[in-house]
Amino acid sequence: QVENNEDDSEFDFKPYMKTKAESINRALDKAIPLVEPLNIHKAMRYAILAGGKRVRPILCLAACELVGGEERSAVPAACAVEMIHTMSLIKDDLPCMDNDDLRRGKPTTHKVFGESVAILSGGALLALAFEHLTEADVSPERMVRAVKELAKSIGTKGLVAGQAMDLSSEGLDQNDVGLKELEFIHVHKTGSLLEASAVIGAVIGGGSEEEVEKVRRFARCIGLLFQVVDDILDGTKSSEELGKTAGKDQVAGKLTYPKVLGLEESKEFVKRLKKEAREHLKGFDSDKAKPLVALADFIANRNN
Ligand code: GRG
Repeated sequence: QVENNEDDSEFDFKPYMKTKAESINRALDKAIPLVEPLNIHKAMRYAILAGGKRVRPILCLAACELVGGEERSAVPAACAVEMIHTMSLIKDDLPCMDNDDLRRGKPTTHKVFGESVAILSGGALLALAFEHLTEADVSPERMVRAVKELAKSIGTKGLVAGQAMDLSSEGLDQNDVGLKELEFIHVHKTGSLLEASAVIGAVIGGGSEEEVEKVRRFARCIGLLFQVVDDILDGTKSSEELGKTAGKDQVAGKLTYPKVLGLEESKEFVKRLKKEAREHLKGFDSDKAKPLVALADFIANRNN
């Protein structure tokens, strides 16, 4: 059983993460061949093979294995969630959204390929994600659940809702945007796809209803954890670093957890979320839960 002890993780996460990321990268490379229309596929590959931590696909694979499934059955789903994530980054970076020049340390997709190709490649990644997901070898019933979960995480119950609220709160006085709005934005922009990634992994892995819901609650903590840490990191970046990487988000001084709660309270919040995340894994085989415990630690302690 998973203990709630901070120091019990003798699991070496770095090589685990490297191996999983390599297996996802190989699968993504195969899933998006350089065929006609060439410029669209080039842009899709440019955006998705540009690096990235692969947190969502790793979460998907680890959740599948947590409930006793085999990694290979969740690889198409893991690729699908990374395709959706990349699509959202391409769109988020567009001049009509965040207007970012850099992503994953490289010029953004629209900077390299132009806006129209960037928009089309984002749409193509969205469509391919669902096409590719259906290649997973699972029962039709589980596949329908996975498809529904993924779709829900993208539209007006997920990414789009978060982005819409984020855009409409832009330029507002900070006193008018409170913790509730901040949480809504994060739960939808960041949390929804992380949650879907884990839940889809558990569904494909053959998890019971109860197991899938535990995984969902774990992933919700991870989603919030991810964002609070992001805000702490943003707040501690030097102005030189910000100039190199920031879109108008940071420049406009958007609302963050440290601004609302203070830095110390935000760090306490990180600790509480990490603890709560681990509690949701109680009852699972402790060896199989180790990668997820370590993933929560990685998200809490990351520096980029
Ligand atoms: C157009 C249907 C449709 C959906 C997109 C633009 C948009 C709607 C939503 C924006 C979503 C967004 C960009 C959220 C930010 C998520 C986030 C925390 C990104 C950074 O994730 P990391 O750190 O990045 O995992 P890497 O590069 O490591 O993958």
